Amino acid sequence: MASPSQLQTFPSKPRVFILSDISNEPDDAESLVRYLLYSNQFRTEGLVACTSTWMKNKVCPQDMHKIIDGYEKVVDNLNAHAHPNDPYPTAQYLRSLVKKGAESYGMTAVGKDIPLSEGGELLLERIKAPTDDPLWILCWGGTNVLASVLLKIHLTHSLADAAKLRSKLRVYTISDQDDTGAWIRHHCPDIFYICSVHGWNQYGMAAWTGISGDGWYGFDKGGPDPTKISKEWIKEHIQIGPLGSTYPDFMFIPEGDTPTFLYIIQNGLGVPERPEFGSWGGRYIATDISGKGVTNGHFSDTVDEVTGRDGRQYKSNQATIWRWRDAFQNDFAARMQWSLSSELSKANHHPVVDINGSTGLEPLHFELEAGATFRLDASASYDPDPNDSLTFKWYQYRDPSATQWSVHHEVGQLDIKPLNEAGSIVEVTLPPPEKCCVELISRAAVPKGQLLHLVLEVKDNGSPALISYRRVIIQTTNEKLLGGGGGADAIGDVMRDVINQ
Ligand SMILES: [Ca+2]
Ligand SMILES: [Ca+2]
Repeated sequence: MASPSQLQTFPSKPRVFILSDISNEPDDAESLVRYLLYSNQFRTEGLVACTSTWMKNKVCPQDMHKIIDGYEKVVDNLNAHAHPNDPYPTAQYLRSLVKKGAESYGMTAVGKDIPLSEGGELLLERIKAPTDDPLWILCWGGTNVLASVLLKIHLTHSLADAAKLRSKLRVYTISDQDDTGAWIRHHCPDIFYICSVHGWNQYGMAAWTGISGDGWYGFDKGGPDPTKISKEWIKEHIQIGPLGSTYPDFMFIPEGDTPTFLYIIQNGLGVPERPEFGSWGGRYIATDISGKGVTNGHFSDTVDEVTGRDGRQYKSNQATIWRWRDAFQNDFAARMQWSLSSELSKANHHPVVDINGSTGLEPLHFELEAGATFRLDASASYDPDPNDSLTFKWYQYRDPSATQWSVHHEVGQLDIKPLNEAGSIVEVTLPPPEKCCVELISRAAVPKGQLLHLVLEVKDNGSPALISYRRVIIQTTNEKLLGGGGGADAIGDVMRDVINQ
């Protein structure tokens, strides 16, 4: 008999503040439905209805309330499927967070004599809360609520205090949907700010469309599998029960805003402070690495190379999201099942991953010499559902280790050998120093080489099947500076070698 205390627990919960142009079209409402199914692993601190270029002069908090009404009818069921340490928030609490942003477009709501909206006041209060925990501001529409608060902070604090407050912000915004995004990046370049930047309205170029936009925007044809984003699949698996029935039919693409919180989902895969590591919410890299680029500043699109459903290789920014689609859609469907029943045995629950005795969700870190062999043992992993069996898939996620476009030429390869039939125990051999601990051009040996990423997926056989992850990050080292040579300090050196031959 399964017990809720065997379910995955979330000891730390990111603070989340959502700005949504809900009701400009159906997709924000859809994203909010999905978000609420994950709300026990976050501390939600604001739900603000805002404008965007698509809805310039009104905001629709009433639609957030309608969805929360649906949630209220299922929250007891959801709690039956959550670890007792991680209950879902009450509907009453969520209602208290719903506020209006400015009912005007973009920069017309930002100015030193323009008072903050009630949503802006709440955001300012949350930014100034006496905690050093970052605040994740997820922007599903325009960003003028955030811009107005940043201006207010600038006008009312010393430069040092304002910078300190900005350092707590972690923004993920779905492209620019008004004129304040560019203003924020220009005036506050120090903010951690994930955003696909491209020509106005050219969303087919944005990473986030990998959630479901391949049909509509026409990218990566033949790569992503559209089955689980079809109207039929959504009707059968999502639009069910009191919460699911608040999920509207999509007009353009379903849930364009959802990658913002898939990015911080606690499933063992992503490392939110490191956008270049990749997660269900996509992979992004610092636009400018000349300063402190890896810890703050603007992060924009990069690519993953992924095998599509037709067996061909696809290399695109959207692939950094659609590669995980089957898993995140199953995850959504399983959680919607939780909303239907208070019996644990009536729905599927996630495997709990244990590697070498560690059951946390954060990555495991190793620092090892190039060529070394080590062992990873996940055999103590378990599934809380008594009849489920587990399969183990270990693979190297090579794209985050690359500095160049050609991942295969640059990134050393881990050799992963299963040691038992289940595949739960593996022996991993690092590449030799010449493959992971030499400079790219000069080929000089370096003491600290590539950062390699190994991912373990543990999948159950429940319905729908669920996956839990664990990331293993290996810093390669090369104490004796082996493996160098064959390059040049300057290209001229190589030319002379050729001439002398
Ligand atoms: Ca939106
Ligand atoms: Ca299970």
